[in-house]
Amino acid sequence: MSKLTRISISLEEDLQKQFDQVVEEEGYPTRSEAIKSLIRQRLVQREWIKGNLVAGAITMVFDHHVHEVANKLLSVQHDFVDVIVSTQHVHLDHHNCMETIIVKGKPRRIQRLVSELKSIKGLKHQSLVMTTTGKDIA
Ligand code: NI
Repeated sequence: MSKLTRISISLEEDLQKQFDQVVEEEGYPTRSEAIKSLIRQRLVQREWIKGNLVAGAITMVFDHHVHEVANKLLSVQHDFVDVIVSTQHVHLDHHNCMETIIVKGKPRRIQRLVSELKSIKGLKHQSLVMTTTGKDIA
């Protein structure tokens, strides 16, 4: 970890009040920790925008009784072995399954996987958590 530096910023009073509300409601111990978290969020967004090597998690919930949905999910995943690190399947109840796919690779390829999965009929929900490999984030 590099040494700490101190910066001071000027904010409109109303914006500062809103920021302090975020700090309190989201449980940050200090304003500094909240600012650091916001900066890192932006850095991660930029990694995705700039096409750097990134990581992520895709989650999907579906009813495995729905015709072919499970097979189609498998078939798409076999076309993206270059970015899929692991897949976990959980049986939530008699009907519903949750699958989590951990990915690492170029954003464009990951987004392609996400859209091919999204095109499968029978998914109840799908989401992508865009995160970082951590390599270039201080
Ligand atoms: Ni299942």
